[in-house]
Amino acid sequence: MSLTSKKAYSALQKHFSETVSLHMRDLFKADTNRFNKFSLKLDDFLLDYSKNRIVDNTLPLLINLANECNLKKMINAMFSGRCINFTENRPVLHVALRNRSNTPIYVDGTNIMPQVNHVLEKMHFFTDQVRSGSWKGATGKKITDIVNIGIGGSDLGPFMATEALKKYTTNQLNFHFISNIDGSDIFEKLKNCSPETTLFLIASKTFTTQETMVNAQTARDWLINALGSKAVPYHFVALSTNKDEVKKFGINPKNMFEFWNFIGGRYSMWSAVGLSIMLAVGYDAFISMLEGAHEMDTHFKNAPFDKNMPVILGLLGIWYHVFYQAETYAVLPYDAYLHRLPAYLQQLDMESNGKRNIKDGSVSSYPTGPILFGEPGTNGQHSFYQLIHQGTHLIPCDFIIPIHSLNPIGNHQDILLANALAQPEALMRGKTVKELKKEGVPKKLIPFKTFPGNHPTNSILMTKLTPKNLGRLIALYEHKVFVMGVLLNIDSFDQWGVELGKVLAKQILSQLHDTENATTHDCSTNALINYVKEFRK
Ligand code: G6Q
Repeated sequence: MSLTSKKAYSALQKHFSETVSLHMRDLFKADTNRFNKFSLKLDDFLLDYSKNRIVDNTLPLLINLANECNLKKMINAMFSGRCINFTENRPVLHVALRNRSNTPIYVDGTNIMPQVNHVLEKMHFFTDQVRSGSWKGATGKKITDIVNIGIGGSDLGPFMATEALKKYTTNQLNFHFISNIDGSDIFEKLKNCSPETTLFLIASKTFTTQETMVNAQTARDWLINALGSKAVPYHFVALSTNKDEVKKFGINPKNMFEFWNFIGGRYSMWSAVGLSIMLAVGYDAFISMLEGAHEMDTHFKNAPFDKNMPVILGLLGIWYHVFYQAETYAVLPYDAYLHRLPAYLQQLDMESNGKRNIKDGSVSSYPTGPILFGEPGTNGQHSFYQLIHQGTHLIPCDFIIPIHSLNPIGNHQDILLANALAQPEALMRGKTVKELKKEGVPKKLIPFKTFPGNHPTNSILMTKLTPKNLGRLIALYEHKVFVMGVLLNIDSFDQWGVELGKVLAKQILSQLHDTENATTHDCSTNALINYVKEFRK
C-alpha cells in the first residue's frame, strides 16, 4: 500500500495545512523549552532538531505514519539478514561489518560473523605489514604510495573517509584515488608515483566495472613497463567479491580481500573496500570508526522512535520532501576535512532513494528521494547560501559542527564556530521589515534586505572529528536514508537506473570506431557521434 493511502498520511496532511503558516520565530518565542524538547544526545554527539517547522504533535503524527509503514519490522528485517533488497533478492548487511558485539547474524542459515572477522584480521595483518615497511615492492623498497582504483561505492566512501581522517593518517604513505575513466585522472595521479614504491588496491565488488578494469589494466601496464610482469603480485591487491575475475586479471587470490553480495557498493566502506582507510589510519582507528557506527546501529535498532536520531532525521525528511514538497536539502559540514562528505552522501541518498517505482511496481504518486548538495562551511556561505536565505525554494539544511579543530590555529576555530551557529539562527529567524525600519534602512531597499526566515535546519555537533564520530555520522545518514526508503515504499538498495547509460555507451564505443556514420540513434545523438568522429580523424 502506498504512502498516500495510509490513515496517518491524511492526518499529517491536515496537520500540514494547520501548521504551514506558523513561523519558527514565534514558536521559539512561545516555548523556551524547545531545544530541550527537540534535541537528542548520544555520548558527545548532539542532534538539535528544534529549528524545524514542527510543533508538539508533529513528530507523534509522523511516528504514526512510520508505524503504519511497519518501520520497526523493516529495521528488524535488515538487522536479521532478511532479503529486503527484494529486486535483487539480497540481504542488506553493512551493519554486520561493524557488529562489534559479534552477536551471530545468519545468511542462509550460516553465521556470517566469522567470515567478517576473518577478513578484518587479514586486513589488519596486511595493514601492519605495509605501514611498518615490511611489505616490500618487487625491488625491495618500502611502499610510499597507495592508489585505490574503484568507482561509485568502491571509491566515494574510502576517499571521503581517508580525507576526513587525514589528521590520523601516517605521514609515511600518500593516498590517491582513481575513479574516472578519463585518462587525465590516472595520468595526474600517477605522474608523481614511482612504480617501485606504489601499491594498487583494485576495489570492485564485481571486478567487471568498465572504468575500474580499464584503469587497473593501465596501472598494470605502467608497472610492467617499469618492472616487468613478475612485479605484479608485490604491487596489486584486490578488494572484491569475485575471485574468478580477480584471478583472471592476474592477482593472486592470496592478495584478495573478500566481501560479499549482501554488502551494497555504496555501503561497502566498512568492508574490505575500506582497506585504504585502514592503511591510512591504522587498524585501531579503523576499528574505532566501526565502533562509532555500531553504536549508531544499536541506537537505531533499540531506541524508541521519538528518541531515535536516524528515525527523527528520516521522518523530518519525509515531512519536508513529501508534505512541503521541498525537492532538495543541503549538507553543510563545518570542517574542511569533511569536504568529500556531500559527494559521498549524494550517492548514498540519491542512488538509494532516487526511484520512481514503489514496491508493487507502480509509479509513485508522491515525490521520492530528494536532491542533495553541499559544500564545507564557510565556503558555501559565499556561494549558494544566498538562494537558501532569500530564494524561492525551501531547502532544509544539516549543519555538521565539530567543536574542536584538529588544527587549532589562532582564532580560526572561534570564527568558524560562530558562523556555523549563526547560520541556522539566521535561517530560522530571518529579518523583518520592522527590524529593518528600526535600523533606518531606506524604504526602497527594505524588500531586498528582508529575510523571510522559517528555513528548517538540523545541527549535528560533536566534540571533534574522530574516527568514532565519523562512524556515528555516516551510520546516522545510512539509516536516515533507509527510514525514508521504508516510508516511501521503495527498494533503497538496488540501482537499476545506472544500467541504461552503460548499455548505450557500449554501442557508441563501437560506433566511434566504425568507418560509417552513426545512423541508429535519434538525430541529435547521431549528429554528436558523427561530429566527434569528424574531429578525431
Ligand atoms: C553502489 C553501486 C555502484 C557501484 C559501482 C562500482 O551501490 O552499486 O556505485 O559501487 O558501480 O561497482 P563495482 O564495485 O562492482 O566495481
